[in-house]
Amino acid sequence: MTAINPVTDLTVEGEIGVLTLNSPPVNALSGRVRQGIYDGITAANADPAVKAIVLICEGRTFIAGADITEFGGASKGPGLHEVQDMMESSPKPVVAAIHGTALGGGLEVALCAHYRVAVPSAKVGLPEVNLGLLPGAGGTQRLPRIVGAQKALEMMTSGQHVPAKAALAMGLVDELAEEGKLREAAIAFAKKCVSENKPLVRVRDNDSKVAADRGKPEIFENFRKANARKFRGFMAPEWNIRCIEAAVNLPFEEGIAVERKLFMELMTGSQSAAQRYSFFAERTAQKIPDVPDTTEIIPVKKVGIIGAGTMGGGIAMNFANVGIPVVIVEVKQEALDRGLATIRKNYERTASRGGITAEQVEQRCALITGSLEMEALADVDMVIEAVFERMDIKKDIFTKLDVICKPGAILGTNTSGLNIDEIASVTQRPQDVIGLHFFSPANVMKLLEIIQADHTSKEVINTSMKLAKKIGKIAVLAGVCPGFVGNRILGPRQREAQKLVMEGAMPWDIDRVLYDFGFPMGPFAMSDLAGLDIGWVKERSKGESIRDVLCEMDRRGQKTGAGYYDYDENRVAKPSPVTEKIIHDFIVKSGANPRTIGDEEILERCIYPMINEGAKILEEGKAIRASDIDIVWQNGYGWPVYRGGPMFYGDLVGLPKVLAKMQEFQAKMGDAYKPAALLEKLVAEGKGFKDFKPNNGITTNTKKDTVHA
Ligand code: 3H9
Repeated sequence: MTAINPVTDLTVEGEIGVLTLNSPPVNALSGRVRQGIYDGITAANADPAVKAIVLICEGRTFIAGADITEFGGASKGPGLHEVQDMMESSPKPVVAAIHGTALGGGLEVALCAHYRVAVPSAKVGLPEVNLGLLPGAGGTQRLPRIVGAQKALEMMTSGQHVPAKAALAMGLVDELAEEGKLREAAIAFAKKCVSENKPLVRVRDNDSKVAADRGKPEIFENFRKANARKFRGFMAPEWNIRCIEAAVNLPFEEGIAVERKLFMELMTGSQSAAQRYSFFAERTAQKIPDVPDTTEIIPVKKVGIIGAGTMGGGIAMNFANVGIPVVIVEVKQEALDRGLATIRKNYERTASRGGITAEQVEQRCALITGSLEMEALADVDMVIEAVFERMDIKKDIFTKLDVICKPGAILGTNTSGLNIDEIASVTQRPQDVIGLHFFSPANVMKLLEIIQADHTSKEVINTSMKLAKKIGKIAVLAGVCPGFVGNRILGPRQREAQKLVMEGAMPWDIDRVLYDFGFPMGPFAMSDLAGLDIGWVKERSKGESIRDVLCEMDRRGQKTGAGYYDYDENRVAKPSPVTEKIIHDFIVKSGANPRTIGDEEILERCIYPMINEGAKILEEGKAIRASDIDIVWQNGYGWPVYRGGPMFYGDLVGLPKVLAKMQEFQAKMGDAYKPAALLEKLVAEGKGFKDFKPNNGITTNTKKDTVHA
């Protein structure tokens, strides 16, 4: 074995040179890896004993892409294009041996080998779009030459990871190896290349697939139309599409020039910066400074849920989906039956769309049982209470759980904002109590806000974080404060939306501005969707707010055909003259003069107080880092990924601007707009949230040793 460099080895086995990369964790194409491939192939080509070359990786995966951490910095070593040209023009056959994932630049390198062999568990794809990018190493020109424009459009705009078997059918892979025998299979394939004198296949030279798509612009137009909703606001999907158009219509080298130009446009823009930030933010959120990875994990083999409503049922499905049995406890048989029937219906709907098989529906339903007795929770390892948001009810439940549950069972509450310390105080085991705030619909929404209470043990935190990953959630740890991270930041936005209406902006103006910013919908459309009467009690309503009046008129949202908006029979919303009149009457009654409010002011009034609230959460130590807040808002509240999150966006517009606006709002409208001390401090120091040093864990009453910026 010859070390080419610290991450690359070349061994010669018979007549085959085996070039092995070993650059954990994912063999990303760092400068050293590029150099290693370049030098390794050069050495193999120079060795007369070598007749063919295998490129293979150690560790969990083949090359998972360019090294994202290097983006934006000075590039060291040979460029990726140089490495690829060298591989592709190698006079000896090069065979890429793929296990794990060949993604992005990884697949682009493999496409410059003359042949590809993969194990059945391997996956390949060009997921750059999810980083706000396009494949910038020839992938946009080579992929369509193998799979045609339509498939390339689908793969590159979704970033999907294609399983090896499908990749074989598409011609992306030439042969499947037996699982665990990749090295042998790739060497055997390389030997065959030599003995059969197989041609040196260069994907770039194969024009037949793209030629067939030439002169058919409808392929692209139809694709754009069909996906317009999904791509709204994002640049990268359209930039990928343009590259595939270039692959179809231009010679290879000209297509590559288009790819380079468009890649650089994305790379230097704020959308990709936000999406790359999000990639790392999501992973960083899993790291809790004062809860090391080595912390014990409590085995969770059975889960109990209290409440068979929408929330409880959705939560139960998450566990059944990964094979963990669940018992749901309800007070009334009817509610239990309804809850279990809804779960079945949800699974059947997924099956009817091909998401799972009929057999899986039965398996999962069989894992979820119901009971009317709290005693059914005696043997569970984790309970999640998902009943009404009333402290008295929650305390009553936790008092009973304390008696019924076995020692060491995790006692979780799905509260979206109540004081978990108070809930824990009724038990003799506050160390086992934790907040597990799922978002509705809980079987779909990715976010899980995990709330560390005053006495929650590290083992319970670590177990909850790891379990979240197992059930496919993105977990973020937060501290106890009203509304935790997500709802606490939602508060100022809702307040501003209501206030703006009383100053003269119409609900549809506010909704439009936030929709155009990238949210799936604005707050008023959201209220109409959810139902204006959530939490509204007819008997107590005194027509004191716009909502009261709307509800009293039976305008309770989409379900009644009218709310803030009027709806037609297809639920298409139209601005409502009725709502406008109600608003006008309220403004007159308040003695204010309505004014014209511009879109920019609406945006600043809705967004900047959210950023300010995020800063308060950080300075109080209720979130560990700014990026954790952004992950909450992206995954739980529809913050557009291409704008990073409220804290990233604050840095993007510049904290001095945010501070100046908050000061202006405070002077005009009072101390509800008082700038956070951390915002002032960062501005004074010329820093941003990106410079905020992570807190050493969540600050609780018992732990106040927070490290601040
Ligand atoms: C590209 O290729 C551009 C080219 O077209 C053009 C160039 C000119 N770089 O996700 P995990 C780290 S763009 C650097 O937890 P899993 C990750 O941060 C790239 N680091 O593991 C984490 O670090 P830590 C296109 C990377 O098993 C650790 O590896 N490729 C990269 O759940 C483990 O990651 C992609 O978009 C990277 N490329 O999933 C693929 N990738 O442990 C991105 C990962 O310190 N990667 N890390 O937190 C993935 O999708 C997943 O990581 C993968 C493994 C599926 C590979």
